[in-house]
Amino acid sequence: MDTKTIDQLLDRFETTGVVGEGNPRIKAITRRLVRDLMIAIEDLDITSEEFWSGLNYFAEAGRNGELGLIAPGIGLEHFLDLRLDEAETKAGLQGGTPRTIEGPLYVAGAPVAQGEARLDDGQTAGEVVVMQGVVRGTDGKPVAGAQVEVWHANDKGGYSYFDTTQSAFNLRRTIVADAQGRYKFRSVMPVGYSCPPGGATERLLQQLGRHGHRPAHIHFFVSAPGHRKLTTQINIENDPHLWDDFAFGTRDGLVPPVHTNADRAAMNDLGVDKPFY
Ligand code: MBD
Ligand code: FE
Repeated sequence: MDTKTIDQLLDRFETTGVVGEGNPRIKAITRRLVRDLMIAIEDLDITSEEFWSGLNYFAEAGRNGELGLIAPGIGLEHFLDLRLDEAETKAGLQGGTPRTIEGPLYVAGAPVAQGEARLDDGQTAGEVVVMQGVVRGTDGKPVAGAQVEVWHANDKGGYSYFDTTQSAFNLRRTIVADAQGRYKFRSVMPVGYSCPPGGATERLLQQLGRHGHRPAHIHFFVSAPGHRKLTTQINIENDPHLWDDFAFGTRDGLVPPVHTNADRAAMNDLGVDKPFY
């Protein structure tokens, strides 16, 4: 079928069974996506079997809460970030910590702490990690009282809420920065996340000849009145998957140095990096 015939078909669909105005934006998006699908079916000669297998695939992914995992896995979430970067550059808004993907594992409502927090529930497994920083506006000035939402996986790569063996809001906190914009936290060193074995996302990635692993990372939302909200992550350096992330989230500027206790002792001898905790 040629595209002219497809467009005529779409015209007919749009004018059949009409009961109201509908939503123009949704109408435009739906028409475009259906058209693109029809053209793909035509060009790739997609069979009925393939069509229904695809539909059932997405139904299963939805039932198992994996649609949010497929979107980063096929690069769409990173693509959205690149578009936001582009729009900001055009608007003359540059600099600051780079954004990167949110992923599907944020949970709202984490406990709020002032200035500093311990993110783990007191567990002894895993390596202790501490992180501190200052939230600054694009003008470089500290943002007093900025909200720093942090969430990350445990030492087995699992996130509380989704991994029901963890306590509620384990490794999830909202830290309110102090009057100088400072925040700090103690936690357990995360391990990279992997897509659920045998799940919809992993099976698709297998068919693409790809793995479903992420390097170890810590997520952040940083927000304050009068400022754009930043969605970002840091990666833990030296992870084998650092630049081989199935979700394409690693970016220059988001891989801070990790200092071991031995490094810190040496730095303290030099009078830098005052330890806390
Ligand atoms: C994650 O932990 C994540 O951050 C993303 C983007 C996708 C899947 C799991
Ligand atoms: Fe994550």
